[in-house]
Amino acid sequence: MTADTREPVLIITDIGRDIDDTIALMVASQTCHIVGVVTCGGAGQKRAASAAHFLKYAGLDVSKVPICIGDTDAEYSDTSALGCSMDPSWAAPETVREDPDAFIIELAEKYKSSLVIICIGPMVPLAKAVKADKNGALWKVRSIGLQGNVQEVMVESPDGEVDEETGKVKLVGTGKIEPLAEAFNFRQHMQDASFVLDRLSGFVPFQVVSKNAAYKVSLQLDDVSFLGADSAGEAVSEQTTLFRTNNREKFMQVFPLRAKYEGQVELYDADDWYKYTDHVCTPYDPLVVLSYHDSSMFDFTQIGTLHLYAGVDPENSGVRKASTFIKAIADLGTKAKETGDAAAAKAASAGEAAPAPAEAPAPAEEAPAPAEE
Ligand SMILES: [Ca+2]
Repeated sequence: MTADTREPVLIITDIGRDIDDTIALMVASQTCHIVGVVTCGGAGQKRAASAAHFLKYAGLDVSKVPICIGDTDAEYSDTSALGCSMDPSWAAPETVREDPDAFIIELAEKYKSSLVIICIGPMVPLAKAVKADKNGALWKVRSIGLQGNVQEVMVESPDGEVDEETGKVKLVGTGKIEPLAEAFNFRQHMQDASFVLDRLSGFVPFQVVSKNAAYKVSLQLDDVSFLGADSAGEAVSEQTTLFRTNNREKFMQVFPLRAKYEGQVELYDADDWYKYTDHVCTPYDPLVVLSYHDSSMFDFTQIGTLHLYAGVDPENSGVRKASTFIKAIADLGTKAKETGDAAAAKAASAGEAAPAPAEAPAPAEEAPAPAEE
């Protein structure tokens, strides 16, 4: 068995709130070596169950990709966004961990300067780890990818130079970044987002993709046909149930009806609402994963010497060509599904060939899976 030579990636995700985290996980299963998943955004057991389901769906061995619950509902003042849409039959693995600070630090210490952390949800678990990281392992990771909006931290010019127009001391960039409240992920727990960026962004390169980039890429039902359930539509519908019921107005903005159904808002009451829209997903989170897979797809803006930012504003979205993103997501997602189907077929045939007695450990589950690459 050869070692996985792709870059080790820890994914911090609020999977189950919007379908884009699921798609991001599927894409990541093909482009990186996922070494752990931390859930965030509350609903810990459910999100862990959802993460386990989709890791397996993409053909990954859940016993080798540890999952950790990163926060609790109590850590969020606004509980309206904490729900998780999932199939009630999914269960979190028994091995699920609940010590995100230790878990994240362990991975940072194990993989050192090769570790990439992709955070596509609120930064609560990462803040816990930064606070607990006495040896500074997180200060040495290779990169941290974020979905959100940021700006450079500016300070008054140290030599006191005055701006002639405003009469005030000129502001100069520090090369550090700070979060903006317009980003959902940061707004959910602004204090923790500010804390992490304040502590780390003077040392660790951040790669940030904002919603202005994601808005340029619209996924249609056919593009996500690799998703689970009986049809992609059902999967999309299941995973957007909470969004559709809890924040209907926003939902209608994000998923507008096709022109010929304009004004027929009762169509949103049906579980097959996706049949009346062209757009089923804005791929906020998959774009962050793709930024590590092929950075040439983006026009990044550099901040200071360390950071790359795509999507400064709607005019500067950082997306070179939307169609390349759509194709990449559809192709990588399809590959993930094929990998998962092949793994499931193999496990099924191994089970048939050697049925285990009830009291003995099941050999098919215990045998190390062959390397995929
Ligand atoms: Ca997310």
